[in-house]
Amino acid sequence: MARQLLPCDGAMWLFEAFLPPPAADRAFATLFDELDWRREKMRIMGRSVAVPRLTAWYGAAAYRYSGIDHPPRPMPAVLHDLAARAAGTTGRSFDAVLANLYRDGADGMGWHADDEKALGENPVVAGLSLGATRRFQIKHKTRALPRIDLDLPSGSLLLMSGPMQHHWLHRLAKTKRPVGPRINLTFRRMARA
Ligand SMILES: O=C(O)CCC(=O)C(=O)O
Ligand SMILES: [Mn+2]
Repeated sequence: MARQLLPCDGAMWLFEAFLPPPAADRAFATLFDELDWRREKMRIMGRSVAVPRLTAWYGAAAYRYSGIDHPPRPMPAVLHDLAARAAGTTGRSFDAVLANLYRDGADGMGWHADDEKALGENPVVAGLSLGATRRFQIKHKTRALPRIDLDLPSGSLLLMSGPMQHHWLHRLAKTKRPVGPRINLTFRRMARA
């Protein structure tokens, strides 16, 4: 059963046992070996900086994200199957995925919202966590609400929907604790022109 975790301004649903451990382990190994992982560069205040993670983009349309251009690329079977399973569980449909590989605790993703125009007015984004458990944090942009900290276990699926991306920021925190690699697949749906 899924739990809804936001007090207001959008919805975030956690499906803790989306993939059972053997299926999650198999998916991690296949994705680690088969995806076209790249170290992207991002422009921050005029400087080019390598992002602290590896990424791979698959989808029928091109996607521009943090100043990085991702050309269209069809999903391989493993991503196609997981996207279909995420759609079955959430009742939403997905046609693109941004894969992130956090090699260790020094890799992470800073505060942001998935609010690119290409994702439509109210983006629907589902994140599948595989491998090491890492801390995902959510804070409201303008209201003094408590920050939400979630340790996302392997096989869990987190669905963000409604107006959430207008009101909340999220990040994947770095950690000094020794941690193994984690893959996160963020399934998305590109808005039609
Ligand atoms: O790794 C995560 O759980 C978050 C990834 C994320 O927020 C993104 O790809 O936009
Ligand atoms: Mn995000």
